[in-house]
Amino acid sequence: MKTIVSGIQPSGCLTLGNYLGAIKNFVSMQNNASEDDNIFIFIADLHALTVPQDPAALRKNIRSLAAIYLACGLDPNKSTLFVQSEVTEHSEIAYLLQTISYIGELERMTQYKDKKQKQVEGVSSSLLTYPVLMAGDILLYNADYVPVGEDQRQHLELTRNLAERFNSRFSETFKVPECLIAKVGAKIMSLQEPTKKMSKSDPLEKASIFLLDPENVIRKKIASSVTDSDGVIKFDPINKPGISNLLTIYSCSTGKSIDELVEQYKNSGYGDFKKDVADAVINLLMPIQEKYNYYLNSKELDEILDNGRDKATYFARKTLSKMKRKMGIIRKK
Ligand code: ATP
Ligand code: LTN
Repeated sequence: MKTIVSGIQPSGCLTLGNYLGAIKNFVSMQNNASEDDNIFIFIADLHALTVPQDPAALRKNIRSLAAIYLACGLDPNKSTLFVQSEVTEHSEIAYLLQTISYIGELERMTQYKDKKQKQVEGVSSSLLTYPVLMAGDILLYNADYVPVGEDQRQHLELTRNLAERFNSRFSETFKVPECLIAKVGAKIMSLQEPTKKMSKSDPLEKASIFLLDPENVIRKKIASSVTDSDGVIKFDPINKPGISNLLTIYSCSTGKSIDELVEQYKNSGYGDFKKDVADAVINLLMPIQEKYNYYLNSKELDEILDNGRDKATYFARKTLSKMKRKMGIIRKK
């Protein structure tokens, strides 16, 4: 029996990077899982709160992310889908783990250093403790595997350190989880600055393809994506980051290998190539959008999240009471 845990923040419209780097892998792991495996996929709303959010927009984004999960193929009969804040044990484990985390190791996190620069109203203390909450999300369910994009690797390393630290201080309690990062697609880059990752909070709209972008917008964004002037289609992320990113997107959207695509387009110009990349992305996203619209307004959505919350709570409570007992915060032994 294996346990898989992952989550995404409802901090805006999801991008193609979130799909190719994360959700696509959740779905394939789910579809390859055996009957007794446990898969927990949640909406990381507490994480979204680490930077200022508009409450009405956040409420909408939470529901929208749940509909996206379902539209992308997560199946509530195989995966437990839930909203993080509805399982209050997440906040509680985060506090307990903070007692064994060091400020120095949190200050070293690159995501913290990056996001800190962007805050205009001051840096919340939750931005610093964010990776501890994430470690809690994972350890609550005793995960074996955590599928994420490349940018989360450092947070996973911290999670592993905290699990080992807890085990050595309070006796064997947690499994030390493994980070699963896809070979291709783990870091989809911005269409406008292809040396930077595509991100849902990028203020430059045309830098990202959103999962819910209409067809004509996708075509325009890909057609105007930044490339280079040497006119050759080959995979070279250092010298040709724009074309390499489009090759990655094309490959992940169709299942064709990058080598195959390079061979196929060896005599083509960028214009034709970009048109085909856009077609591939549109073929991938249109069926997802159709299902999304169905789920967003369905009654099923709430039932699925209610059931998911109850199932996750059952597992989370067990872990938390074990932890508390080991830490000595229990009245009777
Ligand atoms: P934000 O811009 O709000 O920080 P984000 O777009 O980086 O958000 P997250 O919610 O932090 O998205 O990430 C959700 C999942 O998607 C994570 O597993 C993350 O690694 C993955 N992911 C995010 N961006 C990309 C990308 N450009 N390429 C591949 N995977 C990505
Ligand atoms: N921090 C992650 C989202 C996230 C997560 C998790 C991923 C929160 N908790 C637990 C895997 C496991 C991000 O992508 N920003």
